[in-house]
Amino acid sequence: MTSNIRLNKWIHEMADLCRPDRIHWCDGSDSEYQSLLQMMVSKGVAIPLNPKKRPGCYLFRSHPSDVARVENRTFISSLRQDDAGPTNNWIDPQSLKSTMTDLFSGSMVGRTMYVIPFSMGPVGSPLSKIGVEITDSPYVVANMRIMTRIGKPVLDFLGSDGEFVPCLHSVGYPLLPGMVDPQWPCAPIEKKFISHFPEERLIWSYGSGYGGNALLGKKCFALRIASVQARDEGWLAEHMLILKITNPEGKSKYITGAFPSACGKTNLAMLVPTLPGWKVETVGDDIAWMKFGKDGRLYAINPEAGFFGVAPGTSAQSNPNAMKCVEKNTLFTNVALTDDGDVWWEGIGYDAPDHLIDWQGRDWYKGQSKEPAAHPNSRFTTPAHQCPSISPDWIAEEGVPISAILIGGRRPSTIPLVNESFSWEHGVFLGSIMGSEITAATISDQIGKVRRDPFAMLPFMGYHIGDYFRHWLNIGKMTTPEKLPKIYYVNWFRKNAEGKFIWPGYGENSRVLKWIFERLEGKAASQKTPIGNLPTPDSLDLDGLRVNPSELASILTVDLGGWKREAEDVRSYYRIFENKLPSALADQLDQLDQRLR
Ligand code: OXD
Ligand code: MN
Repeated sequence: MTSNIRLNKWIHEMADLCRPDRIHWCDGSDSEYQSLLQMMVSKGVAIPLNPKKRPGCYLFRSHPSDVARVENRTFISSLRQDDAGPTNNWIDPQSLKSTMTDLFSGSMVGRTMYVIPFSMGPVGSPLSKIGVEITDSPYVVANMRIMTRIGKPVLDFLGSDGEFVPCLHSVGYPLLPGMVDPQWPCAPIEKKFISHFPEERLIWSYGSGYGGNALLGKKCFALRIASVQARDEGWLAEHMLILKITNPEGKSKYITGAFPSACGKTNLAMLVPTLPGWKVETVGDDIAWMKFGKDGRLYAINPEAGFFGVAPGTSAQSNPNAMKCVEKNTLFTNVALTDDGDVWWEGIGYDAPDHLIDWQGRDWYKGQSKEPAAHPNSRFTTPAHQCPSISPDWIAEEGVPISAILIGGRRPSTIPLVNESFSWEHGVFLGSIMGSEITAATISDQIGKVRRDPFAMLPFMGYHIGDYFRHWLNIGKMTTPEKLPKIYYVNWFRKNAEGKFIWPGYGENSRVLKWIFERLEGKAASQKTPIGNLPTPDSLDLDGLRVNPSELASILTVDLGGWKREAEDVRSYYRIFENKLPSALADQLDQLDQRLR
């Protein structure tokens, strides 16, 4: 099916290992997609939704044990443990390969092995990269067709000697004679392995069929393996949205933003500004690959082709563009089903009907059932081109020039609404210390502490985070300072004494984007503080905004006591990097201490 010698050899070797009943090379056509869906419908794996309400949409239900990325079963199996660093799980690659070879041996018996050639980024773009995923899950094929560009055009571009990242995936449930195929085959947790071999640019994933564990183009390739490629090749592979913002005079800028999972990245990427005349368009909602253009500026592409968004909390109020996007041609996983063949989830913006079928296929009655009808990590997989706010530039082969980088997490205290870094180095320092406060929903004995998540990459780093900081600092030396994007630390999540959010967020975040836009233009004023440049009271457009003035003042000024505690906490956090902590960051921390005195 391909003239690529290395690819043919790898497919043969993996088929010999996994022993599928048949091999299917995906051409990426619509007819292939439709027949896969029909096959899954006939087996009861996919439920077609009411075509009058959601044309081209299907519902899937996963096994209750396989509902999210499994960070504790995710491994960076570099040759040296030191290269994986203190924040990744590591197993010696030889030993991990031997364990996994046993697992993969015969793992596809009774199943079809699908071969998915895929491109991360527009096929043929100098910023794109190619992968080939082998999987025994037709659900994965259907999702990969939405999330990436797959099939014949990719193979044609690969040619006989093109480079690709091999991505092997099995749900880990061979179908021996007489066995019945469950609705969502997967392996028990201790047999799940989401493994990365960075030196070989190789991914092996076993035992899970869900999201980032199985759609290997996303977190495994586009972040973990690509971060290693980016380090070696002088670019950045980041967990960032990309948006285009246009002012009332028609001038546009592109901004990326790194936020940990569940901080509203998709909502920000699809924001509808409340400020008259301003427009935000979407380039990407999760991943940005940024490389230097000939003019010395950083250009970004969204390597993906779809959105794999969290459904609960998505509503016409929080994200009208996403709601429009999922009206058709969308795959839903683990949301609730209404009696008239539509979907429902908590936070969809309207009441549940009296009766639903919940994400586990059980009857659910409003007012009686205690558990959520949709799983909190239930998802929609939907094509990017359907999004009403999609920018025509989202497929620009040369990428879009980036003027600003936002960073931020959920911080109920201390971190102001917006803070402009003094320099690239200072921005990297802020990126290295960002994170979210731990709440009751996560690790109970650490409530109130900050889980540092540098550049929102903690679960997605392919190498040592200390070396990653050094790489960011090096990127800053590869061009002249005025060509680098400016770095802004934002925080939409400050709370008042009653525990309520002070800043309204969503569309009102356009006020902060406007300030940033005008700072970049040299128009908006700022005041220099010990932590960075903050808006002056009248430089932020607050026209028509109803927020308690003293609470507003608290998120636009420096909390000196809070920042002193922050600096102390960062000092102890930095110890985990030992001799890998770049001295420039240690210096930044010392300088912050000085300025806070
Ligand atoms: C995601 C995540 O699914 O960050 O994008 O977890
Ligand atoms: Mn993400």
